[in-house]
Amino acid sequence: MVVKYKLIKKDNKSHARLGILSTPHGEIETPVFMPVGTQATVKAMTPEEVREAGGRIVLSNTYHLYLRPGHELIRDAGGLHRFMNWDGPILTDSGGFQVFSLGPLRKITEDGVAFRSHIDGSSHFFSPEHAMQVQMALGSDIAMVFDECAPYPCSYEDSLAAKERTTRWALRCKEYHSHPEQSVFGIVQGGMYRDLREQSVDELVKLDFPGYAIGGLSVGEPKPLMYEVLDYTVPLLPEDKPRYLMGVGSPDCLLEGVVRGIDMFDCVLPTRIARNGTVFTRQGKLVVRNAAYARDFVPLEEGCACYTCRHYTRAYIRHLLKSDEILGVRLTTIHNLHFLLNLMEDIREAIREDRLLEYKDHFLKDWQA
Ligand code: PRF
Ligand code: ZN
Repeated sequence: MVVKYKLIKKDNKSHARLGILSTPHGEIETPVFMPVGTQATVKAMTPEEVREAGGRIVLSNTYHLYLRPGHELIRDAGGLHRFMNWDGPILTDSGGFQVFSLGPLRKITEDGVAFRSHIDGSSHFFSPEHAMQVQMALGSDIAMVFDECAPYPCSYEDSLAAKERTTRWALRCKEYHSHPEQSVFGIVQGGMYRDLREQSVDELVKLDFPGYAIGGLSVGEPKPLMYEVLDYTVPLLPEDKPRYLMGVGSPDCLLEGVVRGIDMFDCVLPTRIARNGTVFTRQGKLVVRNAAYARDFVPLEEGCACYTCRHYTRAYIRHLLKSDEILGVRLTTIHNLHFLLNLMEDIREAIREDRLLEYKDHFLKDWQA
């Protein structure tokens, strides 16, 4: 069985949709946020904690698991789900983005990418076929094609070349892939150029993937530019397939993505900022590490239903963080994941009740205050 998307409801006043994504490891409601478990763990969280915070599908990284502990080891452990004790759906990114982010440590040719390990400097080669082979060994529910993500800013010529290569590599991924219980999603590229995005969608839709990601955004461009690219790109994608905006996860971008028709998101943001002592609140981010909270005996966020806020104060969490106690980052991570996953639940409810745009205005007013 492969993934299937069922469109449940379209919003009247925006491009937002409610849907259900069925995977071999269960059904999830969309729009959905996927917590990131780069190294087969959502950092500092047990799977039970991820689930209690509201997580239903996690993302992991082909590049990292290939280097360490190795995809064959994970295959021999019974696959990634068993290896990490997560029995819900898993999406794996192809390694394309990670390898391209290595800068001088890599060399790109039509065949693939030669790169040096960020761990020990050893030499490796990744091709579309290899990215599929690794993801098949991992046994994720959704595998991503091996793409070329252009940087920002990027000339028209270079964006065109990356877009064309991404299409050729997508075909190679599709032809090589053979795993009856795994689905492969295509990735739209094309930089910040409307005609290139249109061509990318056209070319990938012809290959008929069961879902489409929008890559090459949130790479340093201003947010209004990202929204503009989404405005003209998302409506070109088939309505009966899920749309995934890669690497996006700030609360305002999630809302702006949903109203433009995005169904899936992932981002390291909630877990990463938690580890340096920053937490989300409805009034924006709060640096609980700051001295201002030393004697603040209230929860991270009043009224928050997460485990952290039900039991601990800002003053205590600040103390843990300042003392480098492991529990500190565990508590901030739980809260931040809960905050974003709860936001997605609110968004789904607002779509269901025909009040998404009102909810968005209300949320953004508080968030930007
Ligand atoms: N391609 C892949 N993974 C990604 C991206 C991409 O363009 C991005 C861009 N924000 C994040 N993760 N394969
Ligand atoms: Zn909380």
